[in-house]
Amino acid sequence: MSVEIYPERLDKATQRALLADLISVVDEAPFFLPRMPRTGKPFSVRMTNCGSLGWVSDVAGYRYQPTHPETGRPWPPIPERLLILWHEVAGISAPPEACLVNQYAAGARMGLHQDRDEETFAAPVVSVSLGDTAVFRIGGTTRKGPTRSLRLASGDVIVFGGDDRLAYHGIDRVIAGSSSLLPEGGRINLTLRRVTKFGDCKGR
Ligand code: MD3
Ligand code: FE
Repeated sequence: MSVEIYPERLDKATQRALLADLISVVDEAPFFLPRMPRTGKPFSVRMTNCGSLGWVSDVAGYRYQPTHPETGRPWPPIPERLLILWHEVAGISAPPEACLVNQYAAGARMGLHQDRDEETFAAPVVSVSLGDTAVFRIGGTTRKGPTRSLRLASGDVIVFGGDDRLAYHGIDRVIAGSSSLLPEGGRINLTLRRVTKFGDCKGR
């Protein structure tokens, strides 16, 4: 078990500053509507990315790529305050390569899945929640078996590493009106990830 929870790790002022950073990111890399591989069924979550690689999904499959699927431009850089946060909580010296930005409007959800499109699972995934509280579900490394439910509130930071890096997880629902951070309501989740293998030099 290796889930580290930092409730309200980001105070309100920092959440607002991060939101301003994200407005610049979305200005350069607008939210796109991902689609399921093969079927083309749209997700209920909209996405964008920052970093050298971004996660995308369309009929051709799930993958990481260096450019936005609609504009063809490179993803903007990961905001400095997220790089600092990663170095404070991730426990590795290699920087994150991908920051996926998920936007949940009212009614959006994300089914139970594993994150396994990365070349390495040695680095943790760092998640930052902003806006309305989400009902998050996490299980084990097989699809069957028990799951537990956790609430992710604005400013919460969670680090999923070790045995839990390949845990099944998803978002059951978002609780409308639970935060006033986002003017339009809803929720934004950031996931910082390492995609390619890295040389480890812990503590240096
Ligand atoms: C546990 N996002 O983008 S963040 C995803 O809130 C994703 O938008 C959800 O699942 C969201 O893939 C959940 C929490 C999270 C992220 C990655 C994990 C939990 C994780 C990777 C392994 C185990
Ligand atoms: Fe995930």
